[in-house]
Amino acid sequence: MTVRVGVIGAGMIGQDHIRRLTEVVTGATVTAVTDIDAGRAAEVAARTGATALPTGADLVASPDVDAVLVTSWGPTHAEHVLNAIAAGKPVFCEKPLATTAEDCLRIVEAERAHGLRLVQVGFMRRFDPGYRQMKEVLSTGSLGAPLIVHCAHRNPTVPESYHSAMAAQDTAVHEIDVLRWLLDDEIVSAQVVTPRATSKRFAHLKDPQIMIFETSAGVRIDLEVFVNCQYGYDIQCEVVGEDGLVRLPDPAAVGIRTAARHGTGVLQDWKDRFAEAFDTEFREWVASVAAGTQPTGPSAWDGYAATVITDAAVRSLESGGETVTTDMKPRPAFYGGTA
Ligand code: INS
Repeated sequence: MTVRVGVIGAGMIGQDHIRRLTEVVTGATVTAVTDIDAGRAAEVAARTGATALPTGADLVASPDVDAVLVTSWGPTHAEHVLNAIAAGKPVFCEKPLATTAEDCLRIVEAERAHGLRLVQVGFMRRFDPGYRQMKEVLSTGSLGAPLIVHCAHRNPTVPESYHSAMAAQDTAVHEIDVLRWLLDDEIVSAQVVTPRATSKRFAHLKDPQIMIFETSAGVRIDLEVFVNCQYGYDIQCEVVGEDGLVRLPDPAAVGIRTAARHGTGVLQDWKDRFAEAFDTEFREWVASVAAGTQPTGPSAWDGYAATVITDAAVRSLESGGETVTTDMKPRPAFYGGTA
Protein backbone atom coordinates (compact mmCIF):
# COMPACT_ATOMS: atom_id res chain seq x y z
CA MET A 1 0.00 0.00 0.00
CA THR A 2 1.21 3.52 -0.77
CA VAL A 3 0.57 5.81 2.17
CA ARG A 4 -1.10 9.04 1.06
CA VAL A 5 0.24 11.79 3.30
CA GLY A 6 -1.30 15.23 3.78
CA VAL A 7 1.09 17.95 4.95
CA ILE A 8 -0.02 20.85 7.15
CA GLY A 9 2.59 23.61 6.93
CA ALA A 10 4.72 24.06 3.83
CA GLY A 11 7.57 26.09 5.34
CA MET A 12 11.23 25.09 5.36
CA ILE A 13 10.94 21.87 7.38
CA GLY A 14 7.62 20.96 5.71
CA GLN A 15 9.18 21.24 2.27
CA ASP A 16 12.20 19.24 3.38
CA HIS A 17 9.94 16.45 4.65
CA ILE A 18 7.86 16.55 1.44
CA ARG A 19 11.08 16.03 -0.53
CA ARG A 20 11.99 13.18 1.82
CA LEU A 21 8.58 11.51 1.49
CA THR A 22 8.55 11.81 -2.30
CA GLU A 23 12.21 11.23 -3.17
CA VAL A 24 13.83 9.25 -0.36
CA VAL A 25 11.23 7.10 1.35
CA THR A 26 9.49 4.39 -0.62
CA GLY A 27 5.83 3.64 -0.07
CA ALA A 28 4.60 7.20 0.47
CA THR A 29 3.12 9.94 -1.67
CA VAL A 30 2.08 13.47 -0.72
CA THR A 31 -1.48 14.01 -1.87
CA ALA A 32 -2.48 17.24 -0.09
CA VAL A 33 -0.78 20.35 1.25
CA THR A 34 -2.07 23.30 3.23
CA ASP A 35 -0.36 26.37 4.64
CA ILE A 36 -1.36 29.60 6.36
CA ASP A 37 0.04 31.23 3.19
CA ALA A 38 -2.31 29.91 0.48
CA GLY A 39 0.08 31.03 -2.28
CA ARG A 40 2.89 28.96 -0.81
CA ALA A 41 0.61 25.94 -0.41
CA ALA A 42 -0.43 26.24 -4.07
CA GLU A 43 3.16 26.57 -5.23
CA VAL A 44 4.43 23.59 -3.18
CA ALA A 45 1.40 21.49 -4.16
CA ALA A 46 1.95 22.21 -7.85
CA ARG A 47 5.60 21.16 -7.57
CA THR A 48 4.67 17.98 -5.70
CA GLY A 49 1.65 16.94 -7.74
CA ALA A 50 -0.51 17.33 -4.60
CA THR A 51 -3.74 19.26 -4.09
CA ALA A 52 -3.65 22.51 -2.12
CA LEU A 53 -6.41 22.64 0.47
CA PRO A 54 -7.63 25.72 2.36
CA THR A 55 -7.29 24.55 5.98
CA GLY A 56 -5.78 21.85 8.17
CA ALA A 57 -9.29 20.63 9.02
CA ASP A 58 -10.06 20.17 5.29
CA LEU A 59 -6.82 18.25 4.87
CA VAL A 60 -7.45 15.92 7.82
CA ALA A 61 -10.97 15.22 6.54
CA SER A 62 -9.84 14.59 2.95
CA PRO A 63 -10.57 11.05 1.68
CA ASP A 64 -7.25 11.28 -0.22
CA VAL A 65 -5.27 11.55 3.01
CA ASP A 66 -4.39 8.38 4.98
CA ALA A 67 -1.92 10.00 7.38
CA VAL A 68 -1.15 13.56 8.44
CA LEU A 69 2.18 15.35 8.80
CA VAL A 70 2.11 18.51 10.93
CA THR A 71 4.94 20.95 10.21
CA SER A 72 3.09 24.20 10.83
CA TRP A 73 3.86 26.86 13.45
CA GLY A 74 4.16 25.29 16.95
CA PRO A 75 1.09 26.96 18.55
CA THR A 76 -1.16 25.37 15.86
CA HIS A 77 0.08 21.80 16.38
CA ALA A 78 -2.39 20.76 19.10
CA GLU A 79 -5.45 21.62 17.02
CA HIS A 80 -4.26 19.63 13.99
CA VAL A 81 -3.14 16.62 16.03
CA LEU A 82 -6.49 16.55 17.89
CA ASN A 83 -8.35 16.71 14.55
CA ALA A 84 -6.31 13.79 13.22
CA ILE A 85 -7.01 11.70 16.33
CA ALA A 86 -10.73 12.49 16.05
CA ALA A 87 -10.58 11.27 12.43
CA GLY A 88 -8.67 8.13 13.51
CA LYS A 89 -5.74 8.98 11.22
CA PRO A 90 -2.06 8.45 12.08
CA VAL A 91 -0.34 11.79 12.62
CA PHE A 92 3.32 12.70 12.65
CA CYS A 93 3.86 16.02 14.45
CA GLU A 94 7.11 17.95 14.34
CA LYS A 95 8.29 19.15 17.74
CA PRO A 96 6.76 20.56 19.84
CA LEU A 97 3.70 18.34 20.17
CA ALA A 98 2.05 21.41 21.68
CA THR A 99 3.36 24.58 23.27
CA THR A 100 1.69 24.01 26.64
CA ALA A 101 1.63 20.98 28.91
CA GLU A 102 -2.18 21.29 29.12
CA ASP A 103 -2.53 20.94 25.36
CA CYS A 104 -0.13 17.97 25.35
CA LEU A 105 -2.31 16.32 28.01
CA ARG A 106 -5.44 16.91 25.91
CA ILE A 107 -3.72 15.03 23.10
CA VAL A 108 -2.62 12.24 25.44
CA GLU A 109 -6.20 11.89 26.74
CA ALA A 110 -7.69 11.91 23.24
CA GLU A 111 -5.28 9.23 22.09
CA ARG A 112 -5.95 7.08 25.16
CA ALA A 113 -9.68 7.41 24.54
CA HIS A 114 -9.10 6.30 20.94
CA GLY A 115 -7.38 3.22 22.37
CA LEU A 116 -4.50 2.87 19.92
CA ARG A 117 -1.42 5.01 19.35
CA LEU A 118 -1.82 7.34 16.38
CA VAL A 119 0.69 10.07 17.26
CA GLN A 120 4.42 10.19 16.63
CA VAL A 121 6.44 13.26 17.61
CA GLY A 122 9.37 14.38 15.45
CA PHE A 123 12.26 13.90 17.84
CA MET A 124 14.63 12.59 15.19
CA ARG A 125 17.72 11.98 17.28
CA ARG A 126 16.39 8.58 18.37
CA PHE A 127 16.88 7.56 14.73
CA ASP A 128 20.47 8.82 14.43
CA PRO A 129 22.90 5.90 13.99
CA GLY A 130 25.32 7.28 16.60
CA TYR A 131 22.69 7.62 19.32
CA ARG A 132 21.31 4.19 18.39
CA GLN A 133 24.76 2.66 18.88
CA MET A 134 25.04 4.41 22.26
CA LYS A 135 21.66 2.95 23.23
CA GLU A 136 22.80 -0.53 22.24
CA VAL A 137 25.94 -0.24 24.36
CA LEU A 138 24.04 1.12 27.36
CA SER A 139 21.41 -1.60 27.15
CA THR A 140 24.03 -4.36 27.43
CA GLY A 141 24.86 -3.06 30.92
CA SER A 142 28.59 -3.38 30.20
CA LEU A 143 29.26 0.17 31.41
CA GLY A 144 27.46 -0.40 34.69
CA ALA A 145 24.87 2.09 35.86
CA PRO A 146 25.04 5.49 34.15
CA LEU A 147 26.08 8.24 36.56
CA ILE A 148 26.78 11.44 34.63
CA VAL A 149 26.03 12.72 31.14
CA HIS A 150 27.98 15.57 29.51
CA CYS A 151 26.40 17.20 26.48
CA ALA A 152 26.92 20.20 24.23
CA HIS A 153 24.47 21.54 21.67
CA ARG A 154 26.03 24.27 19.56
CA ASN A 155 24.59 26.16 16.61
CA PRO A 156 26.78 28.55 14.58
CA THR A 157 24.28 31.44 14.85
CA VAL A 158 20.57 32.03 15.36
CA PRO A 159 18.25 34.73 13.96
CA GLU A 160 17.14 37.73 16.01
CA SER A 161 13.73 36.10 16.53
CA TYR A 162 15.37 33.37 18.67
CA HIS A 163 14.83 34.33 22.31
CA SER A 164 16.26 33.05 25.61
CA ALA A 165 13.47 30.53 26.40
CA MET A 166 14.04 28.88 23.02
CA ALA A 167 17.37 27.56 24.27
CA ALA A 168 15.25 25.08 26.24
CA GLN A 169 12.10 24.90 24.09
CA ASP A 170 13.69 24.64 20.67
CA THR A 171 17.25 23.52 21.22
CA ALA A 172 17.78 21.57 24.49
CA VAL A 173 14.48 19.78 23.89
CA HIS A 174 16.39 17.39 21.62
CA GLU A 175 18.75 16.33 24.42
CA ILE A 176 15.80 16.14 26.81
CA ASP A 177 14.04 13.64 24.56
CA VAL A 178 17.03 11.61 23.49
CA LEU A 179 18.42 11.30 27.04
CA ARG A 180 15.08 10.14 28.51
CA TRP A 181 15.17 7.44 25.82
CA LEU A 182 18.90 6.63 26.09
CA LEU A 183 18.85 6.32 29.88
CA ASP A 184 15.34 4.87 30.04
CA ASP A 185 14.83 7.22 32.95
CA GLU A 186 12.76 10.33 33.68
CA ILE A 187 14.04 13.86 34.25
CA VAL A 188 12.81 15.21 37.57
CA SER A 189 14.44 18.63 37.86
CA ALA A 190 16.10 21.34 35.79
CA GLN A 191 18.43 24.19 36.59
CA VAL A 192 19.69 26.76 34.11
CA VAL A 193 22.63 29.05 34.80
CA THR A 194 24.14 31.64 32.51
CA PRO A 195 27.88 32.10 32.18
CA ARG A 196 29.45 35.21 30.68
CA ALA A 197 27.44 36.03 27.54
CA THR A 198 29.06 35.94 24.15
CA SER A 199 29.39 39.30 22.41
CA LYS A 200 28.35 37.54 19.18
CA ARG A 201 24.66 37.43 20.11
CA PHE A 202 21.64 39.70 19.78
CA ALA A 203 21.51 41.76 22.99
CA HIS A 204 18.19 40.28 24.22
CA LEU A 205 19.50 36.69 24.20
CA LYS A 206 21.10 34.81 27.09
CA ASP A 207 23.75 32.75 25.32
CA PRO A 208 25.38 30.41 26.23
CA GLN A 209 23.31 28.65 28.89
CA ILE A 210 24.30 25.71 31.07
CA MET A 211 21.46 23.35 31.90
CA ILE A 212 21.66 20.77 34.64
CA PHE A 213 19.07 18.02 34.78
CA GLU A 214 18.58 15.28 37.33
CA THR A 215 16.84 11.99 36.58
CA SER A 216 14.75 9.86 38.92
CA ALA A 217 17.71 7.46 39.33
CA GLY A 218 19.93 10.40 40.33
CA VAL A 219 21.90 10.71 37.06
CA ARG A 220 23.16 14.27 36.53
CA ILE A 221 23.15 15.70 33.02
CA ASP A 222 25.08 18.85 32.17
CA LEU A 223 24.24 20.45 28.86
CA GLU A 224 25.92 23.45 27.29
CA VAL A 225 23.55 25.22 24.89
CA PHE A 226 25.54 27.70 22.83
CA VAL A 227 23.67 28.91 19.78
CA ASN A 228 26.13 31.53 18.52
CA CYS A 229 29.29 29.44 18.72
CA GLN A 230 30.28 30.64 15.21
CA TYR A 231 32.32 27.64 14.14
CA GLY A 232 29.63 25.12 13.23
CA TYR A 233 26.79 22.83 14.23
CA ASP A 234 28.25 20.61 16.89
CA ILE A 235 26.49 17.98 18.99
CA GLN A 236 28.38 16.20 21.77
CA CYS A 237 27.15 13.58 24.21
CA GLU A 238 29.05 11.37 26.62
CA VAL A 239 27.49 9.01 29.14
CA VAL A 240 29.75 8.11 32.06
CA GLY A 241 28.94 4.84 33.80
CA GLU A 242 30.42 2.87 36.70
CA ASP A 243 32.66 0.81 34.40
CA GLY A 244 33.33 3.08 31.45
CA LEU A 245 31.84 5.63 29.13
CA VAL A 246 30.23 5.84 25.72
CA ARG A 247 30.49 8.87 23.47
CA LEU A 248 28.44 10.00 20.47
CA PRO A 249 30.63 9.83 17.34
CA ASP A 250 31.15 12.93 15.23
CA PRO A 251 29.77 12.53 11.71
CA ALA A 252 32.19 10.76 9.39
CA ALA A 253 34.38 13.26 7.54
CA VAL A 254 37.56 12.97 5.52
CA GLY A 255 40.79 14.09 7.17
CA ILE A 256 42.60 16.85 5.35
CA ARG A 257 46.30 17.69 5.72
CA THR A 258 47.47 20.89 4.12
CA ALA A 259 49.47 24.04 4.86
CA ALA A 260 51.06 22.55 7.99
CA ARG A 261 47.69 21.58 9.50
CA HIS A 262 45.49 18.53 9.64
CA GLY A 263 41.82 18.40 10.42
CA THR A 264 38.26 17.65 9.35
CA GLY A 265 35.40 19.96 8.43
CA VAL A 266 32.60 20.78 10.86
CA LEU A 267 29.02 20.69 9.54
CA GLN A 268 27.15 23.98 9.61
CA ASP A 269 23.53 22.95 9.47
CA TRP A 270 21.37 20.69 11.65
CA LYS A 271 19.49 19.48 8.56
CA ASP A 272 22.75 17.99 7.27
CA ARG A 273 23.89 16.68 10.66
CA PHE A 274 20.66 14.74 11.17
CA ALA A 275 19.76 14.03 7.52
CA GLU A 276 20.11 10.28 7.96
CA ALA A 277 18.14 10.38 11.20
CA PHE A 278 15.28 12.23 9.46
CA ASP A 279 15.29 9.70 6.59
CA THR A 280 15.18 6.71 8.95
CA GLU A 281 12.51 8.40 11.08
CA PHE A 282 10.22 8.76 8.04
CA ARG A 283 11.02 5.33 6.62
CA GLU A 284 10.00 3.70 9.90
CA TRP A 285 6.93 5.89 10.31
CA VAL A 286 5.68 5.22 6.77
CA ALA A 287 6.34 1.49 7.22
CA SER A 288 4.26 1.43 10.42
CA VAL A 289 1.39 3.33 8.79
CA ALA A 290 1.50 1.04 5.74
CA ALA A 291 1.45 -2.05 7.97
CA GLY A 292 -1.39 -0.63 10.03
CA THR A 293 0.65 -1.05 13.22
CA GLN A 294 1.11 1.51 15.98
CA PRO A 295 4.13 3.80 15.64
CA THR A 296 7.16 2.90 17.77
CA GLY A 297 8.84 6.33 17.67
CA PRO A 298 8.44 9.11 20.27
CA SER A 299 4.87 9.12 21.57
CA ALA A 300 2.42 11.79 22.62
CA TRP A 301 3.57 11.03 26.16
CA ASP A 302 7.16 11.80 25.16
CA GLY A 303 5.90 15.05 23.63
CA TYR A 304 4.14 15.89 26.92
CA ALA A 305 7.22 15.01 29.01
CA ALA A 306 9.47 17.17 26.82
CA THR A 307 7.15 20.14 27.23
CA VAL A 308 6.94 19.71 31.03
CA ILE A 309 10.73 19.50 31.30
CA THR A 310 11.38 22.49 29.03
CA ASP A 311 8.82 24.46 31.08
CA ALA A 312 10.88 23.66 34.21
CA ALA A 313 14.07 24.81 32.48
CA VAL A 314 12.46 28.06 31.36
CA ARG A 315 11.17 28.70 34.88
CA SER A 316 14.68 28.11 36.22
CA LEU A 317 16.19 30.53 33.71
CA GLU A 318 13.59 33.15 34.58
CA SER A 319 14.18 32.69 38.32
CA GLY A 320 17.89 33.36 37.89
CA GLY A 321 19.03 29.77 38.30
CA GLU A 322 16.82 28.05 40.89
CA THR A 323 16.49 24.27 40.64
CA VAL A 324 12.94 23.61 39.47
CA THR A 325 11.22 20.28 40.02
CA THR A 326 9.27 19.06 37.00
CA ASP A 327 5.52 18.92 37.38
CA MET A 328 4.82 15.67 35.54
CA LYS A 329 1.78 13.42 35.88
CA PRO A 330 2.42 9.70 36.47
CA ARG A 331 2.96 7.82 33.23
CA PRO A 332 -0.14 5.84 32.19
CA ALA A 333 0.09 2.11 31.40
CA PHE A 334 -1.04 2.97 27.85
CA TYR A 335 2.39 4.61 27.39
CA GLY A 336 4.39 1.94 29.18
CA GLY A 337 4.02 3.35 32.69
CA THR A 338 2.27 2.09 35.80
CA ALA A 339 -0.49 4.68 36.33
C1 INS B 1 16.22 24.04 15.51
C2 INS B 1 16.44 22.55 15.39
C3 INS B 1 17.89 22.15 15.61
C4 INS B 1 18.50 22.79 16.84
C5 INS B 1 18.31 24.29 16.84
C6 INS B 1 16.86 24.65 16.75
O1 INS B 1 14.84 24.29 15.51
O2 INS B 1 15.61 21.87 16.26
O3 INS B 1 18.04 20.77 15.67
O4 INS B 1 19.87 22.51 16.89
O5 INS B 1 18.91 24.86 17.98
O6 INS B 1 16.71 26.03 16.76
